[in-house]
Amino acid sequence: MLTLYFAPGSSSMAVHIALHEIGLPFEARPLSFAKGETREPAFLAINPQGKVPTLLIDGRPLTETAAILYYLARRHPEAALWPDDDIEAQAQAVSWMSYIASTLHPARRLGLQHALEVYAGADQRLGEQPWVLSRYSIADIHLFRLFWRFSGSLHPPRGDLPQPVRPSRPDAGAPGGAKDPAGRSRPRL
Ligand SMILES: N[C@@H](CCC(=O)N[C@@H](CS)C(=O)NCC(=O)O)C(=O)O
Repeated sequence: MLTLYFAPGSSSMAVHIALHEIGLPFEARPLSFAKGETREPAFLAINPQGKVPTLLIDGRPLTETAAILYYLARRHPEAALWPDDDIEAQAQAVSWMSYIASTLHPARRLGLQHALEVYAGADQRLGEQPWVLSRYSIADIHLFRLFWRFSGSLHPPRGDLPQPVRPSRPDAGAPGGAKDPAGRSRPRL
């Protein structure tokens, strides 16, 4: 039994996407930052850091987006969200998700100019690849959520948008855009 504590648009969105991509049933527990619900004793008893996402696996809490995505992908290999047979690709996925959590995630709070520089670095690292690895994975889900939030909350001028958030990017999830072997395309922004 899975229970997801989430707040719309926050880091928990990546886990929410993965649960839907895999097609897993889960109990959804929305929390409101505005109402201070992540600071309420009942939630702090589950996650003392008061952060979302928090996933309960049969009542046991798992925190950190990267760890939850990893758990879901490994638990459900049929969804092909993890490069099971390639240790170097696995290391690249860990590298990206560490970078996303430690560098991209905090950048948004430090203002538009700083965020633009940091996100441009991520864009450069991605290069012209449609996916973080050679095919779609949980690292793409993690990265998508950050670029989506960056675009929607800081409203960078259109000309300054890093590549992955430019709607005109030919592989940005449009029908006929880049697809993985299972036919999934990069999400449209
Ligand atoms: N490193 C954590 C960050 C989680 C995090 O900071 N979540 C934010 C929302 S994006 C949160 O719950 N903030 C609530 C608070 O700080 O009160 C992860 O990747 O899951």
